[in-house]
Amino acid sequence: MKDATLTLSSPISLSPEEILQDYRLATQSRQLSLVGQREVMSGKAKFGIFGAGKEVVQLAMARVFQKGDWRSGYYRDQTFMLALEAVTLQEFFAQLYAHADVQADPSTAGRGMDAHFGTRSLDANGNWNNLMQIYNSSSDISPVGAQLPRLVGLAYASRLYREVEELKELTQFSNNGNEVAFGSVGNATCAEGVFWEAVNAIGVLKSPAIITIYDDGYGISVTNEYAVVKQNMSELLKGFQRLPGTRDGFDLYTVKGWDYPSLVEAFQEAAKNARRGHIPAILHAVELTQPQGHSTSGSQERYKPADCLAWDEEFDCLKKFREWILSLDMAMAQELDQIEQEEYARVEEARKLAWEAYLAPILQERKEAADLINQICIGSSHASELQQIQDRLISLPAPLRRDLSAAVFEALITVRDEETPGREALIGWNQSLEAASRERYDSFLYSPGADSALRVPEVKPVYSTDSPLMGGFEILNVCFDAALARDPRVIAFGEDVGRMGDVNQGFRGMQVKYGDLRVSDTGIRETTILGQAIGLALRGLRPIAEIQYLDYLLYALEIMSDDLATLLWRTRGGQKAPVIVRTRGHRLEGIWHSGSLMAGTLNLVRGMYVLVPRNMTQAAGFYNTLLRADEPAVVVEVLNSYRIKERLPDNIGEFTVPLGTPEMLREGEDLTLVTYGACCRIALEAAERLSQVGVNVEVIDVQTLLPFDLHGQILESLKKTGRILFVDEDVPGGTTAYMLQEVLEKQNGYPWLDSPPRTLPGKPHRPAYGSDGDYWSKPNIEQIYQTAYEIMHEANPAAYPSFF
Ligand SMILES: Cc1ncc(C[n+]2csc(CCOP(=O)(O)OP(=O)(O)O)c2C)c(N)n1
Repeated sequence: MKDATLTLSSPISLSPEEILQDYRLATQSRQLSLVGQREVMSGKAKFGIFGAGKEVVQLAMARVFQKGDWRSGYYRDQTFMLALEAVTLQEFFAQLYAHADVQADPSTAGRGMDAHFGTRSLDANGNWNNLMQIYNSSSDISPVGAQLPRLVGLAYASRLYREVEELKELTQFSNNGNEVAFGSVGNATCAEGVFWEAVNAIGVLKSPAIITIYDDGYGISVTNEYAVVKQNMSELLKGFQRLPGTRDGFDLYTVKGWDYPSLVEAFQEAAKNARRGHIPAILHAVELTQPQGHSTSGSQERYKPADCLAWDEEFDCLKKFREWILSLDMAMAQELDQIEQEEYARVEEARKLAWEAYLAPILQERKEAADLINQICIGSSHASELQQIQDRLISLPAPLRRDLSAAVFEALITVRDEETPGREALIGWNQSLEAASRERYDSFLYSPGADSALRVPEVKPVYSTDSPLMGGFEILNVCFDAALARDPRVIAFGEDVGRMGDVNQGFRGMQVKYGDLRVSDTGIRETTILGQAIGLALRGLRPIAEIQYLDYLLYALEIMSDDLATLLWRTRGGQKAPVIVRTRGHRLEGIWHSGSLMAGTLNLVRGMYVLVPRNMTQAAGFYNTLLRADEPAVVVEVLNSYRIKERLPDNIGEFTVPLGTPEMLREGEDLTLVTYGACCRIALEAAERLSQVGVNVEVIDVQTLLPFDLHGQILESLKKTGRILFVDEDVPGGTTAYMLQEVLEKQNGYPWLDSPPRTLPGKPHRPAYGSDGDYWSKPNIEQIYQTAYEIMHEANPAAYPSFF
């Protein structure tokens, strides 16, 4: 272990002005924490989490951070962000107040919690900014440790930009891969599996990341004794240490978090090696403190012993920084006092401006609402009740918009039996508030812009007499070949994807053709495969990340759900990560190779598209669509279709399958059967047999679960048949229930029903092994036949007598 601990009097390469500037920033950030905490305690903000005690280490880190570099950190990083002017004091307060305006809080537009930072990679139209002109910060999320998977990709992108010749021209994303990705993480979070998986992946990928561990010995109230073997991360990390002269492993630094010159020196060396040689580093900042406790949710006096609190005071990094400056006669005590006073005033001024900017539009809206309520008082028989509603609203010192909404709602209920002109105006005003609130909180779940996958024009597959028949995997193979040839930003990786071309050979031969950086193997690490993809996509690349089986998507689902799916929304269009997650599922054999956990998935990844092609031609069309757009999606290929022969479209690289457009596989007038994926073939077979007893089933493949049937094609079918059956392999109440709700509630299919709607999902247990296990665990031809027949029997027992 390299011990970079130096004495406080060690020389430093920064000028006195730079050092005093850092002292100024440190005090500013501390004042921000204190004033912010006060705002929460006084009720003006709901919750506060701050970076007090971590100021000095972050200033040292900021000193080596360059434009084009990336941060992937967590909620303690305010000093770092302030130092780079990647967030302003006023923006910090705006976020604390949940000011839902992207101008006020460019990180999250009021959607994220306080201290959740992120810079804007996209302009107002959704186009990429020049990321080389920005101090980039990926958008923070609250699950601790979840910042590390994406750090893998943010760092690895530098390798790709340096080593893949065709990417060199993308100069708005990289300058020859010189960018470093900086991660930050708390000591207690190092007990998360994701920490170790990410560290290992970064090491294996030899990527320029610098991870800083802020170690204050606690995770809320839990000490390192309960979190870390030997209570010492530096000890544990020793196995990752790079040997001199090699490129394997990390450079490790253990530095006291209050020792400014040592921190500066350590970061300078780490950054130099990472930038030039793509050598990753871990800096373990020890002896840190947390003077305000974990957050505004509780006081640390409850769990920190008195001697620990006393130590915290003594070793506060600001105190030590000040002592060091004074010991070098770099400034007089009075000068430092003055800096502190000036920064307090600056913070106060920013707080005031942020609060006024937050409140002013709401007060204006309150005035409008109150005036309108006043108007309907005139001539109303409910004038006194209305007056009370208005008085209550006016008396609120700092109203929220929900107070306005509730008051207007109450007023409208009160005058529901009166027709006055004022009432219409109030209804109109309320509708505007609802529309504005939708824009404030619901927009940007999916891209509203030109890069939306829903805007990709449909190009039908073209077949000629020469179109060859080939195995499904070969169709995909030709499709991926075309994609890799067309666009150097397409990067494919996953377990067995490189040398073998994936377990079903969709990428067979591609590594040889395009090189082992464009098509590569990974370790078995689903979470960081996803993170790798997110980081690459944040830096302008087009990853196709493979999760070998749908059953193992669960390992990646947290990152898909918390990070990828929320990204565009939580930044209100400020960042995007057009990741394609490729996986395969539904029917095969065995409990963990034939899952179809579609409802679990689709309900956790709103913000992504979920595509379930029934064969490989449809899958290829979806890949072509997605690669012409810039949105994240998961594509679930059908496991048992790779060897089934399909005809290769002549335009395999160009044809597209539109999202949200079901396909009618078979026409019929008695019953609409809605399904997807592997069930399509079984449903068609059942429909064929049913036709022999006079039941004509219309079979519809929904093709995409998110989005679902955008143009109401299923409703049109239901209007024709009056009966509907939803079939899939998911659990009862899973995706069949979702589809039923979509058709009956959203498409308003209910009035068209002549028979009770039915669902036929798999069993609630996992699919048992063996063909019989499968037969009785998933819907089979006989069950589909029977369920459809039961519907017909209930409608017309004479024509369809019971036979079972
Ligand atoms: C995955 C996850 N588990 C639990 C929490 C609740 N939580 C928030 S912060 C925290 C402690 C983190 O401690 P540490 O990593 O040392 O960072 P610190 O806050 O001390 O800087 C916990 C348990 C969370 N946000 N995410």
